[in-house]
Amino acid sequence: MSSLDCIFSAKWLAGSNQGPGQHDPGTGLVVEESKARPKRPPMYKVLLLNDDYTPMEFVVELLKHIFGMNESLAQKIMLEVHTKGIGLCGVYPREIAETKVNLIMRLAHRENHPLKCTMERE
Ligand code: TYC
Repeated sequence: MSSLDCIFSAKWLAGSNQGPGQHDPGTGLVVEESKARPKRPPMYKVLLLNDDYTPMEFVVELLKHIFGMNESLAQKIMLEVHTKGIGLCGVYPREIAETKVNLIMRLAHRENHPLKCTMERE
C-alpha cells in the first residue's frame, strides 16, 4: 500500500460512522441516503462511412483488430457499409468511442485511404 493509499483509506474509515440519518460532526448536517440511482454513462455509436477508394480488405482488417470482430462479422459489416453508405461498428462510452475513431482515422490516413469514421450519441 502506498502512502497515498493510506491517506485515502484513513479518511474513508474516519467517515464510516456517517451513515444515513446520522449527524456529520464536521457540518452538523444530517446525512440523507440518496434515492437517485447512479447514472449509466452516455453511450456513443461508432459509425463507418463508405467511400469508393479504401480497399475492402483494409476495412475488414480494421474491424477485426479495432472492434474484435471475427472474419465473417467483419466481412458482413464492411459489405453493409459498402452497400448502404454507413454502418454501425459498436457502441461505447465516449472516451473509448473517441479512441477507436481516432485510431481508425490515423491508420487510414497513414495508408492514404480516404476512409471516414465518426461517432454519434446513442
Ligand atoms: N467501397 C469500398 C470499395 O469498393 C469499400 C469500403 C467499404 C470502403 C467500407 C469504406 O467503410 C468502407 N473498395
